Amino acid sequence: MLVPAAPAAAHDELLASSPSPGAALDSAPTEVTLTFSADVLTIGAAVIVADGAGKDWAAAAPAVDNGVVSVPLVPALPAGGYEIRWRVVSQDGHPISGVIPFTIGGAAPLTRTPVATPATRAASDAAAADTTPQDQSAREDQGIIRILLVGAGGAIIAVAAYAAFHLLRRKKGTSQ
Ligand SMILES: [Cu+2]
Repeated sequence: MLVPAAPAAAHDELLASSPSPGAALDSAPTEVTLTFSADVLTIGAAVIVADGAGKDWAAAAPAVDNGVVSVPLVPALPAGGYEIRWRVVSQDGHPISGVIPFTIGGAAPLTRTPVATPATRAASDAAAADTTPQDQSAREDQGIIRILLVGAGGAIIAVAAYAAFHLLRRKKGTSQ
């Protein structure tokens, strides 16, 4: 999206999948289904179910029905790590894509170059924050200034209260 002001809702998104991300299945699934927030376009839909060697185990082209994309699998996938690599065209015309890892028969998941996930994104944000110490110290300076101002305010109030107290005492004294 080049225009940041574009409505985010215009973009369809993946709501659920079978197998689900990171699923450890006991036996081979017979199909893969991807459920989207809206009816994605039939044109441009592509789903690959790849093993560690890159072999595709999808038995046919994906079918799109009411936002659900389904792909039959080759019967009896062997135990192993797999990735559902999908790409569809959102109703607004934007292609969206993702990778869903799963395993069969207690196999180890496929290892790959890390895909940005909320966890890794948070970690990289934290790393980015570490590389900008000026911002950090500027924030600390503001904090100190605020404390000093509050302290000064407190001191002014204390002086005023002290003065008022003495004024009151003096008035009381003169009235006696
Ligand atoms: Cu979009």
